[in-house]
Amino acid sequence: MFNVDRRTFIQTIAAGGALLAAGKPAFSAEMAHRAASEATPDFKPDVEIELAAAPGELPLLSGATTHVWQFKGKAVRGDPSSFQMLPGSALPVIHVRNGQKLRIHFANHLDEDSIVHWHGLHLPHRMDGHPMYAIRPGQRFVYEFRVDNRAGTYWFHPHPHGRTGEQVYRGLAGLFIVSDDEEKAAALPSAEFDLAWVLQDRLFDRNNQLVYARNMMERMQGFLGDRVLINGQADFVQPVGTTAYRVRLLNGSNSRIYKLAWDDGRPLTVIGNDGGLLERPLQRPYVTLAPAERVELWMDFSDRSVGDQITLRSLPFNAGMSMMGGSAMANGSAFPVLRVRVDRKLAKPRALPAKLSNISRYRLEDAVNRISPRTFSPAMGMGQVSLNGRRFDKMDEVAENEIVKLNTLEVWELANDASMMMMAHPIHVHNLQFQVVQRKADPRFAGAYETLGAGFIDEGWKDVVLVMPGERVKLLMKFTDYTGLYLYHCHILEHEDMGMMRNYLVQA
Ligand SMILES: [Cu+2]
Repeated sequence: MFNVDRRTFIQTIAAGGALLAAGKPAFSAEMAHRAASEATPDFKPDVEIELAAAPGELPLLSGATTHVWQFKGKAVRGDPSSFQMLPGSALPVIHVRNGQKLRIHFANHLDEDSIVHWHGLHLPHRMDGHPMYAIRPGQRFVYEFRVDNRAGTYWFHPHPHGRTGEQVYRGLAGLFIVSDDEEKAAALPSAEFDLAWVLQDRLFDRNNQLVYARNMMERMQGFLGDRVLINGQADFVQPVGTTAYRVRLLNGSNSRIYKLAWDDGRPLTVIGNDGGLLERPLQRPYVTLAPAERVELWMDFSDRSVGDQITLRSLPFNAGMSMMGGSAMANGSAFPVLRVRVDRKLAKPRALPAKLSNISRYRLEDAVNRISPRTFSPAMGMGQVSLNGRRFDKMDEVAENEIVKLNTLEVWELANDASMMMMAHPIHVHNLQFQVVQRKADPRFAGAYETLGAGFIDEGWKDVVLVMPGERVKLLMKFTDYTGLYLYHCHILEHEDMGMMRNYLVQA
């Protein structure tokens, strides 16, 4: 192994593609560890956080406590409220402003490798939590970056290759909330009127212990629980007053899709999604929320009475799957998600703003490859998964059609029509927020599409998009600021762990 200093190492990573072409290893795990185990003296953070992943015990159900893995931490510099737990929950929330400089000391107290990915953030390659940086038990990884995302509901979770699904499932996830001046100008409900709900399904055994993917079928279809936890809590009830709330929802489930609607048939008012606020509010009869997607809702309870209870449900849908496992609550089953209880009278809220934010639309005709979109096909069959016929099995492998140029706008077409086994895949692209410009449904799966399609929130900025069976979805995305390797993958975490994930390389 050759010896490199930190700077050379970073350049090496940035030039990963060139080295690959020369047939040399672009890095080694040892180099990655050494490069990231210490803080940089000349980086002056506004906020500094200590974050650890560790085993723990939680009273999730009545009776025995549940063994979990948890993120724990605290802000050691800057505003102490930069790191908090969701009320009554073991899920953390990092709150920062756009432009702030962050240093996060991540310590791995698990007895297996881990690394943290900041989902939705635009970061240098080395800060993105690529699995090549997974650290061993007892080791630390220091993240240093400037927040460069518009206000929105992002999140963080482990990303070690092959182990992401289980680590998230056992409890490792948190919200990463960014605020900015544009959001402030929208004057949305804040503080106690700004709520967050993290939706995750779990399966428990008779001793209240978590059960995870026991066989190939449970991995192929994506692992499903039969019990929905909100903010890590069973039978979650949200107390509210008779006023308006901003509610941020994250689907933190490994593979469950939710079709969210109120039980009294009132429409949902959507104000934001993955990459922050929409330009203006939208009304939908229901909202489809695939794994890793976020949606922000405006919920006005001002015409309700104290004592009212309203249930948010997941409605039945046809998941369009060509195979079904034996899970107790399949994707597409109907179930209650949570209950809202009106428990106090409050002053009438301010009105929902007509304009929320500014979004400049990319134009298809400006894409450098508008004539021939890059096509990516997720596929499954014979106990295997793939993307364009390839799997993630080498940390730095990148194919010819996975190399893009810095500062270009591209159109990518996700084509879910080349698989032996059909199912919907939520595809996530690291490093950027994209725009969804076109969906082409497949008439063979019209039934599935019609039961979910009206709930897609394709407006605004996205980093995950659900691609239905047979469907082709076109995205516009721009690669700015950073060169290096980034991932794109299915966010059904079992698919990701099986290798439905690939690198793409941004080259200068
Ligand atoms: Cu998938």
